[in-house]
Amino acid sequence: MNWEQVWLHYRSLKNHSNSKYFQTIALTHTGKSKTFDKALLKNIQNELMVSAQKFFSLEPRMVDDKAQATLSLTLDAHANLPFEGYTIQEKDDQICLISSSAQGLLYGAFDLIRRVMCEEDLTSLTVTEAPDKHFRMLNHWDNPDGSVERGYSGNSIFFQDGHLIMNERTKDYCRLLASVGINATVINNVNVKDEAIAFVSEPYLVKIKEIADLFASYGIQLFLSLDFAAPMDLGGLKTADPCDDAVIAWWKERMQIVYSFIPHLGGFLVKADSEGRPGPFTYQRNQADGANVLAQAIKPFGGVIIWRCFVYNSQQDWRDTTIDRARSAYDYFYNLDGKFCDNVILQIKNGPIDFQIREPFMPLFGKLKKTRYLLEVQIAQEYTGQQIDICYLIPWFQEILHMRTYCATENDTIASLISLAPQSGGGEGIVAVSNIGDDPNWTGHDLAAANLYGFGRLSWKSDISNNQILTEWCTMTFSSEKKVLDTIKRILMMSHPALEKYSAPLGVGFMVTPHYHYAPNIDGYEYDKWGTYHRADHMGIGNDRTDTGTGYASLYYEPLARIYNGRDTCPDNLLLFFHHVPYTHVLQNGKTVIQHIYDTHFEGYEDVLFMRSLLDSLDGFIEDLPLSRMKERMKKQIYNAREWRDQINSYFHKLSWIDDEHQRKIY
Ligand code: GCV
Repeated sequence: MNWEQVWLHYRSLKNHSNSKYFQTIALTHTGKSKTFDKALLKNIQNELMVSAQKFFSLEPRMVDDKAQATLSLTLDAHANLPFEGYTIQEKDDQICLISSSAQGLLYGAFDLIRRVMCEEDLTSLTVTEAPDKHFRMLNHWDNPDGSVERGYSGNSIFFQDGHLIMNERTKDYCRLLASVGINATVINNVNVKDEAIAFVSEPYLVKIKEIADLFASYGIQLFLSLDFAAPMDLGGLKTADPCDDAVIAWWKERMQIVYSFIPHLGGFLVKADSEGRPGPFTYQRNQADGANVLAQAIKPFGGVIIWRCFVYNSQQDWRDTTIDRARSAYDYFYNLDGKFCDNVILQIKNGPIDFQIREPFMPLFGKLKKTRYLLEVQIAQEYTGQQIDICYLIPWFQEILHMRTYCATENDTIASLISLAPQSGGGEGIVAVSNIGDDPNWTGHDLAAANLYGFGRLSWKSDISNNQILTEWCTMTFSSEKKVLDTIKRILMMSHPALEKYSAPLGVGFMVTPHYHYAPNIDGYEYDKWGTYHRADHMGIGNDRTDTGTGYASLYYEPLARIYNGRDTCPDNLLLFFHHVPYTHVLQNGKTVIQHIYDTHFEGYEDVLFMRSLLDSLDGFIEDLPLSRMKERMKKQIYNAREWRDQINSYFHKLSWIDDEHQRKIY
């Protein structure tokens, strides 16, 4: 095996008092039997067996009949448990696991394993858990040739040279996902090209079905990315116009074929009319026309169409300050609320631009009342250090989830809008762009695995504490030793603020090397067509998105519209996203913009040096291999942070002619 087990690395706990609970484990569920139940149960039992063997050198007796399982629990009490929910109880030295579905048992089994690994005393344990979101999904941007768009941890684990791969690692992928509650995945890139265009045709569907079946045996529903122009690219039609009869008929027939192979396929993810992708705009149709033709074709089979709101034409003239890429998703989708078929789910990026280190939330959240949607975040660190620099993203995601939209007087946070609780909008769950590849440690940087783990745990429950996530992940991955936990937690918790300090300031975004998106290039996109500008001159910097500018700030509900429109009320960390201000403008923190830029860039670099010293202090406390990998990357991070510090400080010093109050070295 040339890959590692990361947080499912089961170590020996031989003399631990919990071993007595692993003599017999009773498990049962109250749900109607489903196609993959048998396979699920086999995998659950196997996971418990293997882990018990590794932890305690034991072979537990598995009791899976209802009579035994109810020794300590009454089934009636659990009949109302939500699908995927479960209860674990210890009584009379026996662990009993009950759920309303086989899938719930899977999550319960991994919960039990997690508690054992974290050395929690199982005596008298009673815990009932259920996810708060329906869809908990990963998106892979993997191409058939094995490359991964924005992949920073090797090649694809799903594709190689135009072929699909299914092996032991595919199974371990399922185990990792299931262990944190992820229940859906898209394995191919939203930019559908090459062989992927033909994934909806026979030769590929055979292999895809095998993978889909394996995923289903771990409670994971497979989705595929779809080429909107497939009627032309694959079907040989002259058009892909969603209102054309031949196109409508082509999609119907295609979906019939697809579902005859894979009846349990979740559906398709579509990126249309964006960054060169085909879409309904080519035919003067709107986004609902585009999504609905697919939705109607897939409806008889119970599938859904996940339609991305990342729609913009990427052809902006930098001279034109009236056009604002940040507005595009809102402008294209807000007026279509209620126009989508009921099996269309919109997928909305957390912010209006593109996964920057800091952005306001997308104003569509809370505005769509009659449309289903998902929140999309990115754990692939495209703009946040590319898994070379450490950037633990979970606190940022928690911040996003807890942002109030003000669409109602209560329960109006993004977390509540995308949760299963009754609500005014139509939220359905959360999606992350994956950060894994075929590197032995899956995520390139060993610490980047905390983002995958944390995303899964957060997708299960928005209000899980960050401390719990980190304690679980560090303990399972490295060790429960206090020194290790404290040090790794400290590094991770410093990492997002540090990167925010040393990269583009005050929410202005980008300033990265074009195309690669790593390392500074302040003017890299300034005169380009992608709509991502800082608009700095010798007097000031920032984008005017207020009512005197593009009007974007007023797309939010009050009081946010007023807060963002006001130069003195806008939060400092978003100031340059919303306002163009002089360098001498005084922030709410009491500093001028220019002094803040200097201070944060000096500090950010110092923070990274401190993170290095923390990493060095782990010598002898964790295994050499991961530590040496981390140290290698840390060297690059230090180099990168130094470049950012000096290039930003020097650029703005030259432009503003304002000296640093502390006379530090600016080149
Ligand atoms: C898959 C950004 C990335 C692209 C990505 C796109 C998207 O623009 O740079 O690589 O394409 O987002 O989310 O579709």
